[in-house]
Amino acid sequence: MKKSDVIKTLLNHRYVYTENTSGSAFAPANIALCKYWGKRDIELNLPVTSSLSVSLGEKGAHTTVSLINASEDKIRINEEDITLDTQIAKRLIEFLDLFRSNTEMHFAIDTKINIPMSAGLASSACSFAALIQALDQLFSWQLDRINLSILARLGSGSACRSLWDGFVKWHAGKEEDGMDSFAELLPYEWPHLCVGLLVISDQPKPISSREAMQKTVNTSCYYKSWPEKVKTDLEVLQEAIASRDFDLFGSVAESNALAMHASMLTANPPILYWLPETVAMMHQIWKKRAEGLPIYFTQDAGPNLKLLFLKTDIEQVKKTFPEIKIIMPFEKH
Ligand code: 2P0
Repeated sequence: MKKSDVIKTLLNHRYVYTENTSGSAFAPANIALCKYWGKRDIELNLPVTSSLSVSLGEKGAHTTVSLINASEDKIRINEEDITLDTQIAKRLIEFLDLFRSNTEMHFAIDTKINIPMSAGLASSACSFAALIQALDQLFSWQLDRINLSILARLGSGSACRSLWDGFVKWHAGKEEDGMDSFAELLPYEWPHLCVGLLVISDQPKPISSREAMQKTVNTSCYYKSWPEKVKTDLEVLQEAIASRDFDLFGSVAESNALAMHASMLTANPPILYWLPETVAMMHQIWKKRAEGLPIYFTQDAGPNLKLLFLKTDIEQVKKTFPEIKIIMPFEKH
C-alpha cells in the first residue's frame, strides 16, 4: 500500500482545484506519556502499538502554506530560508508531492516554531500537523480531524497526535491501509498538570528516532515484550488520568519511557541517547521523590528529560531545577 493510495481514498481528487492562494494553521507539540516505538508498516507510518500523549498548549508550529509561481518549493522556518536538500526540507517536499495536482504546482511553506527545535520536542510532529491543516484550508477539503490525523501520520507518525489540545490517543489499528490508525481526543482535562523541560544537550542526535525505532524492532531481543508493556501502561494511564491519580500517572509514564530506552539498549548495535548528565538528573529526580516531592520524568529519543509534576509543587521544582522551562498543557491560551 502506497501513501498515494491513502490520498486517493481520502481526497478523491478534491485537491485538483482551489480558488484560495494560501491556508494557515497552528498545531501544538505533543509529548508521549505512553510511547510510539516501532512500525508495522514503514511506508504509511503505521505503529505496532497505540500511544497516548499530552499537547503542549501554545508551544507548537504556526504554518502558512501558499501556492506560488516558481519552479520549486520554498521553505522558511523561523524566518530562515531552508535549503531544499536538507533532511527536513526533503521530508516536507516529499509530503507536499502527495498533494500536487501537476508537476508545475509549487508551494511556499512558512513555519514558526516556538519550542526549542533541538530539545527533542518532536518539532516534526507539530510541523506536519500544522501543515496538513493549512493544506486543508488552502484546498477547502473540509476534512474532519480524524481524517486529517491520518494524513498527518503520512508525514510523521507522532504528527497524528498533534491535531488536538489535551490528552490524545493514537489507535494503532489493524487495517493494511491504516484507515483505522488515527488519533482522537480523550475527554479528560487536568488543569494542574505541569510539564517541565530540562534541556541537557542541544546537539543533534546521533541517530534519528525513525532509524532508531526500526533498528530496535529488527534487532532487540526485548522488543517482543514491548506491545504487552504498552497494553498494560495504556490501560493504567487512562485510569490514572480519569481519576487524577498523579503518582500512578507519573510512575506509568516514567516506567514506559524507561522500557522504551531499555529496548533500544538491547538493539544491535545498541542505541543509547542518555548522556552522563541525563543519568545524574534521573538520580536527582528519584532522590527528590524519595524525599517526598511528587515528580516524575519522561524521555524521548534524545538526552533531555521532561518532568511531570503538579502546579502545587512549581516553586519547589523551580528551586531544585532552576533551568527548567514549565508548560501547563491545560492552561487556557
Ligand atoms: C513518541 N517518538 O511517541 C515517540 C517516543 C520518539 C520517542 O514519535 O518515523 O518522528 O516520523 O513516524 O513520529 C518520534 O518519531 O517518527 C516519536 P516517524 P516520529 O513521541
